[in-house]
Amino acid sequence: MIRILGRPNSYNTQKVLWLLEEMGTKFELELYGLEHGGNHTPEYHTLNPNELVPTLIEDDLVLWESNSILRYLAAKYSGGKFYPADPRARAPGDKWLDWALTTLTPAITPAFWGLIRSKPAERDMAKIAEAVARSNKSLAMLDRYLADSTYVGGAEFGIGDIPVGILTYRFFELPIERQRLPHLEAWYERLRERPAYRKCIMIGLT
Ligand SMILES: N[C@@H](CCC(=O)N[C@@H](CS)C(=O)NCC(=O)O)C(=O)O
Repeated sequence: MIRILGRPNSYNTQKVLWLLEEMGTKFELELYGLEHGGNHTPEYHTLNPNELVPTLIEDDLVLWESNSILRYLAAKYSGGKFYPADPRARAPGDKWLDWALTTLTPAITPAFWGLIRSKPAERDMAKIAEAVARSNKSLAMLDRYLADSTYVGGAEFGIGDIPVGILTYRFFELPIERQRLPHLEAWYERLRERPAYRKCIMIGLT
């Protein structure tokens, strides 16, 4: 049985929950992190020395880093559907997985933390404004790419859509100024039709 240690309102845990739901793969979620705690104990540290969520446990495999978990699970359980075996077919989606880590996550996270997880008196409005500007700029880049691509990896949905898909939900749910991004909005509408996205991602921001 696959065990996921994490929490349903965590971006990095959501990546894994969304993929497992898409594949219909059975798993057990054990609540760890923030309001649930449990990730700073010696036992958890042994599993994941970052003391962050998510952690996957399957038999003798213990895996952390959510994008690596996505690659592992999709390669093992999706039969090539969400992570093609052919390197040429796989590369575009991989690129957006890494771009989410290096570019979009650091762009939007200060806005999310400032507006959702901080008390109004503690908000650094200059930092939030900078994050909003960086998010708009980054997503404009994705918007231009999506003018010629139905999903980020090509014609079919794949794991490359998952991190950027979650951050795009946050972008549209946050009370911020957004520019018009028609191709991104069309792709976002396609994601919103997916039952697994509705169940795991469209749950509000906390
Ligand atoms: N690079 C790691 C980052 C993991 C991470 O930052 N997780 C956050 C939640 S999204 C966390 O554990 N925060 C502390 C907590 O929940 O207690 C990954 O992708 O798995």
